[in-house]
Amino acid sequence: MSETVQLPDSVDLVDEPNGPVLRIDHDRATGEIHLHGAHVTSWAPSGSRDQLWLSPESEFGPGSAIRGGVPICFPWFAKGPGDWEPQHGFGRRLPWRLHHAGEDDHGVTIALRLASSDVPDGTEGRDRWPYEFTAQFSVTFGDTLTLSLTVANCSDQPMPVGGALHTYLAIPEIERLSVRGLDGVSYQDKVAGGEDEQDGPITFTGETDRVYAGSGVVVLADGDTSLGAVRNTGVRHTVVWNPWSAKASAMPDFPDDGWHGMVCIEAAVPYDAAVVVAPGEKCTFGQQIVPASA
Ligand code: TA6
Repeated sequence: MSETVQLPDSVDLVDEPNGPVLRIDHDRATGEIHLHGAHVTSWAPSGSRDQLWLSPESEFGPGSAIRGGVPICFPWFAKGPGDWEPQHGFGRRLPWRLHHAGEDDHGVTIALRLASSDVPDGTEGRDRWPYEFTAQFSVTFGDTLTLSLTVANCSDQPMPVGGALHTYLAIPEIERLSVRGLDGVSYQDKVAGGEDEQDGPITFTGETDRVYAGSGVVVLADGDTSLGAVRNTGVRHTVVWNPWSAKASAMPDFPDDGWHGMVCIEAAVPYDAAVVVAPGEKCTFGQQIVPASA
């Protein structure tokens, strides 16, 4: 499961139903990451609330995806080219290996790895994407949360890489939320269908599921109160999602009223815009979450 990695004083490894979990307790932040799916489920900068939303009804069983936190969609986003299962790829459904854990005055950095040899024969979706690869996910828990997924092509053919850092942010109330930074950017509207262009800040009056053809920094506000910012790097698309009431009620691992307190802001690589990684090369995409208090 993991090479023998020395844990710093601010990191504990505990066993949970879906496997080992690293608990971080540092002067600058607390946090939690499951080896299952390399899934960050908590991050609270010192003196602040947890910035991530995690469903209290999430499953934590082997093979299932955790609802909330930062699901890693890999090696494809959504259904890949259109009909691939499982949704959002197999990376979030498998145990990753602990590769590194370190701390300094600024926080704690954890690195987890998933390689071809870690993907069991028969894993759903593996036959769709049979490449030899090594994925490394690094996360720094500090005043900000910095996430980075690097995928190396260890095969002898070009390797298309899609995916997303599908981050669930905890917010006071979706009906008061505004998201600035994508004004004028075109987007695929997965609710209404078709394409549109963002006019001013994004506000929410119903189910919202949009793939924006732009990335960079977005700023969130609850009415006139800043909630902080999200910076997406190494990607050309930003996904914004809130399921609203009907979709929330239809998800067994999502509280019926949970949609009020969350929004997903995702650093995304849709499969039709996949990064084609040459043999021996790698690609990296990332996200940094900056709370209002930073
Ligand atoms: O990123 C938005 C989205 O693609 C939505 O369409 C919705 O399916 C969401 O992901 C959650 O997907 P999941 O497979 O985690 O239920």
